[in-house]
Amino acid sequence: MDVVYSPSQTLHHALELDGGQLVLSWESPIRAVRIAERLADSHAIVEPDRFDRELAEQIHDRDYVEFLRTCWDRWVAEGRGATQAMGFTWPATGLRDVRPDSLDGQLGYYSFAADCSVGPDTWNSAAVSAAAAHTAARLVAERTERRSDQSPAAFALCRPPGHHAGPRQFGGYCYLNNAAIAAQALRNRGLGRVAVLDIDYHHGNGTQSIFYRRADVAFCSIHADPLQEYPYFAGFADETGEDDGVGHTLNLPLPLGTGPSEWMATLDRALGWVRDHEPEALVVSVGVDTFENDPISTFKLPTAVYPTIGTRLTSLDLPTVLVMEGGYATEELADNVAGLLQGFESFG
Ligand code: SP5
Ligand code: ZN
Repeated sequence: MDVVYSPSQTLHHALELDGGQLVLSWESPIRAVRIAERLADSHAIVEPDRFDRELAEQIHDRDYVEFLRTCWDRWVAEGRGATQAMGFTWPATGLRDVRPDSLDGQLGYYSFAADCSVGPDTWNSAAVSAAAAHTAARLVAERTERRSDQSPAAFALCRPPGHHAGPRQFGGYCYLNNAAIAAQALRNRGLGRVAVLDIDYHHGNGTQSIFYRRADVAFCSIHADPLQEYPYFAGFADETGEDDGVGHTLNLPLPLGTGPSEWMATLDRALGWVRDHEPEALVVSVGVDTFENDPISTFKLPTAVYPTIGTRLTSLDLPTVLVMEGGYATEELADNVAGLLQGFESFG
């Protein structure tokens, strides 16, 4: 399958508040560099098309996209360019959901966590990352139209990741929701129903909230129990959708420390649920922070299980856009991603 990626996605490197200290983010440029290097041996690397702002605005609020685009320049204009822009006051429960005029106020209004910042290259990298997801969706849709025998697939090597980004909030290292943009692009190209399967260690709260009231895009996530793990305030089993979206969301939270046999059994449940929705295309939010040596996660999946996961995904036999999300064990990251793709491709 084609891999969609541009080196300009490595320019951004955020700061994050971790254990009370502001440090360079775990979501580092080296992640994409290593994965791209590794995949270049076995795959064609395709340059993303230009960023499609109209498509992004089908997923995110227009004022949010404009905020992301201009945030850094406003920060610099305030004389604060020596560090990166971050929120520190949020409209939490009991406070008013108003949009302040001040940049500091808007940083809180447009984010939900202190684990990522906006720097000089954030907008560019995030826009190209979203464009990579869009391009992968375009390739898959085009190949579906002139489909021969096998279901087409493409891998968007997205960085920064996207699944925590909501309609108007960044957080969790995510700014634009790449997987949601891919799903919307597939819908726009005439695929009737789309399913998003999120296998990142963390709940895909952004993707869930984007599609929560829609019946045309189903969302299923396997992740660490939010009572114990980030993002804490979403991802519980009783969240099943609202309005038109009732029954189109499924959350499968698992205990901290979950190992491969329980995780794989849960994947089978997720795949069964997706199949029952009879989608015409699949988007997979591919996080490999489920890996046993991931520095910020607790699941215990060994490298050897990722090819099995890839193969299992092909049992749906759907046109598939694979979208990179998390995974922070920089040494083993490329092996785990390449293993999953190889398992996916070795099917049939
Ligand atoms: C895309 C994705 O995987 N985002 C995850 C965002 C998680 N951010 C909070 C991380 C807190 C990490 N604390 C780690 C302490 C280990 N020393
Ligand atoms: Zn994650």
